[in-house]
Amino acid sequence: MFDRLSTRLQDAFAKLRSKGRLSEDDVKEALREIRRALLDADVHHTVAKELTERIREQAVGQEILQSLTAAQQVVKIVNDELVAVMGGEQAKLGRSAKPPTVILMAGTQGAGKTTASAKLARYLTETEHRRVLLVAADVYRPAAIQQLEILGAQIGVSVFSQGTDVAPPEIVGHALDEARRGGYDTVIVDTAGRLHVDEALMVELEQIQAVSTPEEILLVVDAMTGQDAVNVAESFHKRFPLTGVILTKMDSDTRGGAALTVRHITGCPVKFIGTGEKMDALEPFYPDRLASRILGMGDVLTLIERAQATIDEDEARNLEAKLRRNEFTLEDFLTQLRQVKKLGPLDQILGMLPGMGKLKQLQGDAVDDRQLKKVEAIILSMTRQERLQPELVMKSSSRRVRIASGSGTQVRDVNQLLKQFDDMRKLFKQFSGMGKGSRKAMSGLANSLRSGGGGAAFPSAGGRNKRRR
Ligand SMILES: Nc1nc2c(ncn2[C@@H]2O[C@H](COP(=O)(O)OP(=O)(O)OP(=O)(O)O)[C@@H](O)[C@H]2O)c(=O)[nH]1
Ligand SMILES: [Mg+2]
Repeated sequence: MFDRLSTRLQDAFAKLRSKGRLSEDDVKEALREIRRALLDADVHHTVAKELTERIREQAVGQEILQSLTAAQQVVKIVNDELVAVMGGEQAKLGRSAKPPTVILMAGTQGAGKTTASAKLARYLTETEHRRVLLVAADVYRPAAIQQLEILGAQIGVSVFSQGTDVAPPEIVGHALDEARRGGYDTVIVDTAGRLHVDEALMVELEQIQAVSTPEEILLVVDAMTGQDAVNVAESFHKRFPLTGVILTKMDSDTRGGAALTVRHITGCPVKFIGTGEKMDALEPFYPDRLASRILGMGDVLTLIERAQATIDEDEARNLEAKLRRNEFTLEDFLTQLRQVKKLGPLDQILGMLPGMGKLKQLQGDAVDDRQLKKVEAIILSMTRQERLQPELVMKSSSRRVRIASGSGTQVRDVNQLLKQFDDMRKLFKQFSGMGKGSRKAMSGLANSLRSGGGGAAFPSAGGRNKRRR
C-alpha cells in the first residue's frame, strides 16, 4: 500500500534535509517532485495541484526558510495537508435513534460489497458488541445469497434471505421485521452490483432506501481501479446520498490515489478500508495514521491495536516471564512466531513501523507462510529435550544433520535458525510487552528489527536480499 508514493516522497524529503538552510528554489523543486509523485500514485490532478499549492503557500514563508529545521517543517506541512485532504478526522459510523440501525451497502460488480458486508458485521460485533443481522438482497447473481450465508456462518452472524423470487425492497422490509423480533440492533444489507452505475440499480436502491431509511449508505469501491473508483463514487454520490465509502483491496498493488482523492472529489468520507480477503481484513480509515504511513513515520497505533486484538495476553505475559527468567525455548519461539503471524503479513507489519519502508522492500518475502512452515518443520524435527535446550543442537553437528534431514531442509537452514534464535529472544522480549499497548515496547521492537536486520531473523528461502516484485 502506497509503497512507491512513500518512497518518492521520502526521497524528496531526504534531498531537502541534506541541504541545511533552504532556498525558495529548493522548496519549489521538492514541490515539483511531490506533485509528480502524487500524480504517479494516481491522485486526481486537481487534487495534486491544490495540495502542492497549499503546501507551497505555507512552506516558502520566510520564517520557515530561515529556520534550521526547515526540512522538518516542510514534512510537517505535507503531513498536515495529506491528513486534511483525506478528511481530517476519522469518520465513524452512525447509529439511529430508533433501532435497528440500517447500513445499506452499494457498489458496482465485484467491488467487494458482499465481502465488506460480512467484514463489517464481524467488526461491529467484535468492537461495538452490536447484534448484527446480514441481509441477502442480491437476487440476481447466481450463488450471491449462498456466498453471504457462507461468510455469515464463518463469522457467526445470522443471515436473512428469502431466495431469489422476492424483490429486494420486500426482502429488506421483511428483514427489518425479523430484526425487531429477534432483538438485532444493526442490519447490514448486501445489494446486487451492476456493471455500470445504471438507472435500474439506482431505482432499486431508492426503493430499499424508502422502506428502510438507512442510517448509513456505504459505497464499496475497488481501490485498485484508481481514478475509476473516484469516478464511480462521484457519479453515485450525485444521484444518491452516500454517507461514506469503503475502499477495498488496499492490500493489492494499488497506487493509493483513490484513498487520497475520494474524499476531496466527492465530499464523502472514506470510513473503512479492506486490506485482504479474510474476514478480519477491515480497518477504520484514519487519515492521520495513513499520512504517517505514507511519509514513512509508521503507524504504531494501528499495530498496537492489532496486537491487542490478536495476541493472547496471558500467553504473552507467560512468555515474557520466561524471557525474563531466561527460560525461553525453541518451543516458545514457535508459539511466538505463530502469534506474530496472526498479526498479518510481515510486510504489512513492517510498513507500520517508523522508518521501515526501505527495509520492508528488502525483506518483503523473507517471512511468508512457506518460511513459517520451514521453521516449524525444523523445530518439530527436534526432540523435546532439544527444543528446551537448543544448546544441545548448537553443540552437535550430528544432531543438526538429523534435524535437517528430518525436516526436509538443509543443515544451513538449521544453523541459521539457531543462530538467529538468540536475536529473536531479544526481539520477542520487546514484542510480548505490546499486548499492554506500550509504545515503548513498539519503538524497542522497531530498533531491534532495524539493528538485527528485521526479517533476517528468519531463515530466508531464496537469499535475503532478493527484492520483491
Ligand atoms: N485482496 C482483497 N480481495 C478482496 C477484498 N475485498 C474483496 N475481495 C475479493 O474480491 C472479490 C469480489 O468480492 P465480492 O465481495 O464478492 O464483491 P461484490 O461487490 O459483492 O461482487 P458482486 O456481488 O458480484 O457485485 C472476491 O474474490 C473477494 O475475496 C480486499 O480487501 N482485498
Ligand atoms: Mg456481492
